[in-house]
Amino acid sequence: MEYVDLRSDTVTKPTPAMREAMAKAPVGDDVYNDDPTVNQLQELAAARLGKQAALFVPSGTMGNLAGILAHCGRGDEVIMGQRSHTFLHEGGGISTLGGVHSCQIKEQLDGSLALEDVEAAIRADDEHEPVTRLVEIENTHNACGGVTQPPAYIERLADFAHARGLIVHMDGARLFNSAVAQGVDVSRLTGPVDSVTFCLSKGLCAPVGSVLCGSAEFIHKARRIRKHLGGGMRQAGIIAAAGIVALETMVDRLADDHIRARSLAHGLNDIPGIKLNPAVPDTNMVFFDLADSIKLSTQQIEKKLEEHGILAHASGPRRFRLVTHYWIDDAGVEKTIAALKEILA
Ligand code: TLP
Repeated sequence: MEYVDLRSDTVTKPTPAMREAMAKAPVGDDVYNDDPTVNQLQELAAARLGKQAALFVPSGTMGNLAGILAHCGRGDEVIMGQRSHTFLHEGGGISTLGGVHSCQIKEQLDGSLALEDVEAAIRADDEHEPVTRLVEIENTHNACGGVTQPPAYIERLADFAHARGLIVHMDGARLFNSAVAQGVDVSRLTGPVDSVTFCLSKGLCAPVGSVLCGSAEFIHKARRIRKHLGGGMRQAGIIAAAGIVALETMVDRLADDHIRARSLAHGLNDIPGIKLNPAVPDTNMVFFDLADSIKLSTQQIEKKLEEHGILAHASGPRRFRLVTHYWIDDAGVEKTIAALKEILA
């Protein structure tokens, strides 16, 4: 059976155009800097984001990890949101592998970090304390609802951090969703920050890969760290080729995923027991909580959805996240609304 797979946009398979580009890609040994397709992708990504240089990495997790370890040393501290992906879902890699401490602050409802909270988290110059080195922001912010972070906030946050000698890294796993949803050029979101990771393998549909972008000096350091992490890939042009197709042809169509997420939310809103939160999705993620009147557990609902040919993931004890993407069409959206109506009746 072809499932309507709403668990994540990470489940997207490559498009036929990507498979063709992958088959034909000229390749070389990227550890020698010899892979023309990887080099092309890196140049394209850096230019799109308005940065000096870029580095192709196997995953968003490695992009954030190599980025943070290139900026920070052992005993340094990173200020980040308490629902940030780096804090919640990256295995604590910055501390496990880099000895970097994290200081988590509560995000505002819109996923932003309040400047007063950042200010209060900055450590004093005191031998008892770690050294505050970096602030990380997430755009779109996944756990806060796939919410976009606007250019004005990013500028304010970056100016504030830079004035205090801090570096700013952006986890832009879904950076292009953010830019498309806000109708702004992606460079307006990335211009103010020092480094950014974005993913090719989510809504952009490439099978593997993320790109870390920043200054030439920073990327030089990050490249060494990527090697330490075992991320020095050889004929990686095979996968980078899909990334080029992703950047060149799959960005503008993210708007379709956002429209479908809104239709899905709209349909679900009429089902008793479903409480959308946020009420209207900013991008491609629909989050909802279950009212107490619903006696089924999230596991039971997941199972019943699967029987209807729909894959969905609970993102909390009474909370679901449904993610739209290239392989979800209008019929999939309708099928999901009808199934949940029946299951929760
Ligand atoms: N997120 C995954 C899960 O790990 C939760 C998903 O299905 O959304 N930053 C953000 C904001 C992410 O959402 C993710 C993946 C990553 C980084 C990590 O990317 P990968 O999976 O490529 O390491």
